[in-house]
Amino acid sequence: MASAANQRGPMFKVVLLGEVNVGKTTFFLRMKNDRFINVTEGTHTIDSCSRVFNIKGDRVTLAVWDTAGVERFRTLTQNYYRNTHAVILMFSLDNPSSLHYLPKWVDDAGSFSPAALKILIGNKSDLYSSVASDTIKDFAAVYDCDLVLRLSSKTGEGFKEAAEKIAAKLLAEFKSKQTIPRALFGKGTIVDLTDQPGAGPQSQCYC
Ligand SMILES: Nc1nc2c(ncn2[C@@H]2O[C@H](COP(=O)(O)OP(=O)(O)OP(=O)(O)O)[C@@H](O)[C@H]2O)c(=O)[nH]1
Ligand SMILES: [Mg+2]
Repeated sequence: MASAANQRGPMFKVVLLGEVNVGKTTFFLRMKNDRFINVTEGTHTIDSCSRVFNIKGDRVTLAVWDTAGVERFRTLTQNYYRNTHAVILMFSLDNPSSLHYLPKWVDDAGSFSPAALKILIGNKSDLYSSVASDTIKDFAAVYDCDLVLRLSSKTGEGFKEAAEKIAAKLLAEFKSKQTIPRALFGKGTIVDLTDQPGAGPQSQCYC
């Protein structure tokens, strides 16, 4: 009988990064549940899920980690970048400043996971896009992004194709280097960042 690891193939860790409200959790929940779930609160946890893809006969698992965009958890979130195979740099197509502030997340990724592939995702493609295609292209060139995708985590437009492209890119990259990783971890556990020391102003005062 095939082992669980064989059934899911190599597992790649993919961390979602980007400003508040760009749709990281909505993307994450679509990956986990295959449908739109209306998120009504900002994230203050680290959560992960995994999904198996079949890429031209090869199984690949993406272990996707959702992070909090809010500044007060930024330092804590950095602890979860390690051993990351890819970072998703997400911005919202209807909000140019979400792309403008993305370089700070690129810097964090570069410091904590320098070998990770960089995947630039413009989310909310169902809304009017106020970010020009050339601006996105320039950003991808300057910051050396390996994939540029646009999709709607709400309607699902472009989502499946994007997820498969990420899985295929990771598989191709690691096959070419002949360093396909074994599964790194099992089921995700939710970490509540508000419980952690150093979680920002609300938890720093012990006097
Ligand atoms: N129209 C549209 N709305 C979206 C899309 N993706 C997310 N949203 C909405 O945008 C809002 C913010 O989404 P979240 O997924 O919570 O954003 P986030 O990046 O996780 O935010 P933080 O956890 O605070 O960092 C919610 O109201 C979502 O329903 C999309 O593709 N299209
Ligand atoms: Mg969130």
